[in-house]
Amino acid sequence: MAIAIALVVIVVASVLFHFLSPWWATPLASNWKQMDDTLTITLVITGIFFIGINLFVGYIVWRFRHDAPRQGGKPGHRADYHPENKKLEVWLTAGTALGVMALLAPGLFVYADYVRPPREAMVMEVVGQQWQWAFRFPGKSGQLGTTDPRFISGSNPLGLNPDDPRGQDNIVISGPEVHLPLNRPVKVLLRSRDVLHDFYVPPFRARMNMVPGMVTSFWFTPTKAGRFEILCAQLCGIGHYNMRGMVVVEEQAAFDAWLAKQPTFAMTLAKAAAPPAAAAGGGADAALLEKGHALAQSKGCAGCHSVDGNPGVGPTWKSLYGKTETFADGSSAPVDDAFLKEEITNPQARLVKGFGPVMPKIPLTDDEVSALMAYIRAQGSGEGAGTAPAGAPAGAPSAATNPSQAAPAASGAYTTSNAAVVPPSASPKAATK
Ligand code: HEC
Ligand SMILES: [Cu+2]
Repeated sequence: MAIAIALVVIVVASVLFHFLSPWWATPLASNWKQMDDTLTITLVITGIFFIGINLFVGYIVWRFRHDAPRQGGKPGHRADYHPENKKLEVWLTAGTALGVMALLAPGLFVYADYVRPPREAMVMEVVGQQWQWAFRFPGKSGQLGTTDPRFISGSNPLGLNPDDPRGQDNIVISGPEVHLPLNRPVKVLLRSRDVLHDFYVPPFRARMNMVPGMVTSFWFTPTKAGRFEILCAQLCGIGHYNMRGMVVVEEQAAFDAWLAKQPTFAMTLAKAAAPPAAAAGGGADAALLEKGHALAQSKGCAGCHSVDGNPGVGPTWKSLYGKTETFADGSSAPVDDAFLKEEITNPQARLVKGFGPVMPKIPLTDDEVSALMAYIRAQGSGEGAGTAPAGAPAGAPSAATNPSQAAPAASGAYTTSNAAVVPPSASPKAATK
């Protein structure tokens, strides 16, 4: 009896929760209402079965309980054994088959649409990497140049072929924010530089895996202006939760203005070829700082260490230098150059209080360690000293010198490259914060 009541309560509570719960999907901001419809169909079908089966089981448990009164007899119910029931089995098999078809078929139709972009769609390439996003648009020629992991370097993070004329006017966005015009279909091409990622913008109801070694694609039309968060929907490593970005949907004119401000690949290459000191006027310091910034990205430090004051997997680098750090064992030490060097080259030796022992030992040359230390120092000091020089150059020399370390994982295809990332915008966060 108690079990039968429990089953009924579970059904009623679930249905109430569904209708009263405050957790609803974000408002749709793309053309993919079909995705919502497909999910609704699935929910209704599974919901009907959930309610029907549980109430049925509840009824059976109650109706055939051991002490139920029997016709003319004493209590003491025993179930009869029916090894087979042809008619019932045919009904159940046919019903289940129909139900499964009704669950799957709408999805197949939507998927067929989803990967068949309209002819007039504009093209955007999205490249994922632990733990950041990059984007590329074709330039005036309307074509994307070819790419190859061999070409990946500090000034060419997406590996565009420098000899491909179609790539020269391509626009590479290395930051986490990309803009798109309102009400225009976009064909999205997806690549990954290391492991499985998944480009996912919930209000667009659109997502797709990014698989190393292949290009996947889908399309959508943004139908609402606004800022929409990009998430990575594949558990791609310890910095996964932090792999965020922003899509800004705006009127075509605003989009055009934004795009016109972004440097083309040819401009980035020219800048990289210029000597770094000349590029900034800031001299060697600025170059070192920029190298440190690039390394923090390419070596994956930025996935765990922020420079905005918010602790991530590891402590933030903002105002770290000069403060007194406390360790898990209760001891403490001032953060100076020796401290930083020790932490970076031998992370497991001491544990900063409040954090887990998860920082990997990342092989770095002495030069790289110095560059990273310069970058950390530039994030301000705990004593209020030390400001970053403004406007560090974009064209820092390629950073990674140990090829086997250039790519964090998986594909092995990048072993000949220097996988440093230098953003096209001239100033790293160090210069503005
Ligand atoms: C997987 C996450 C992760 C990555 C990647 C990572 N760190 Fe850390 N780091 C941590 C954690 C967690 C701590 C604190 C615990 C400890 O002391 O080991 C830490 C501590 C530090 C500290 C000491 C901070 C303090 O408050 O005293 C420095 C400096 C540092 N890391 C530099 C780096 C550099 C440079 C890189 C890239 C070459 C890097 N880390 C990559 C997780 C990471
Ligand atoms: Cu990811």
